[in-house]
Amino acid sequence: MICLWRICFRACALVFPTAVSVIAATVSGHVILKDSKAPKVQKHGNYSGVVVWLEMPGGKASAHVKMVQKDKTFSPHILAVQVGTTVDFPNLDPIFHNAFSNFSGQLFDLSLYPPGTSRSIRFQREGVVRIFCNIHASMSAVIVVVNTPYFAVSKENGEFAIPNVPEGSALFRVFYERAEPEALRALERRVMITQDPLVLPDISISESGYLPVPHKNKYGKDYRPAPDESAVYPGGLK
Ligand SMILES: [Cu+2]
Repeated sequence: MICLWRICFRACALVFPTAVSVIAATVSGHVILKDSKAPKVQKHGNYSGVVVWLEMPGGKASAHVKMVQKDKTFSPHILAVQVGTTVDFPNLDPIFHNAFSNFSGQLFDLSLYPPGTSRSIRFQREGVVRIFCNIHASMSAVIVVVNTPYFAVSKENGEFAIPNVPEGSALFRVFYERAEPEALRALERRVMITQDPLVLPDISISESGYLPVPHKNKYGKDYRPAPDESAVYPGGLK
């Protein structure tokens, strides 16, 4: 019996080598935001928050990542995750929040929950999920759920880097919250990844067609006046 097992093990080792060598490279680039009315872009040249990803086969996700609520702000404002990722929404404020999404990507409602607690949701399909708070109209964020482990979000200087990308052909895609869908589709391109680092040409994104759309609360109605929180925020926030 032992001999048979050894023979089988050796034969299998010849057919299925235990160490599969996958050649990987970094895909990097730089985004430029144009025609923006947002002060952080226009005045400060902040090009953060552009999500880029490579559609190609890859492993599944089971990670936990955080989007915190602090100072009546979701942070980070733009989060990219792979399908299957659980996002925790800790409330680090001294007040209640109610994160929800009701019109795109994935519907959810975390209900009202108190300071110092957290609630979570697992994102099971790809798409753009716009997130708001049912109490505070000024709070918003975006979670971009991608069906690949190869993604990145641009930094303030516009740079991005997707590490450990295996060799092969991939569709390069882009999301930016203040760009028109057609403009983003025009930026898609097929790229070939080899063992060498790949630096893409600069990616220019115009905000010229962007029109902000006021959102409603989770019931589809206008927000009520914000509760008086002057006791917990004496200096005022938003
Ligand atoms: Cu809130």
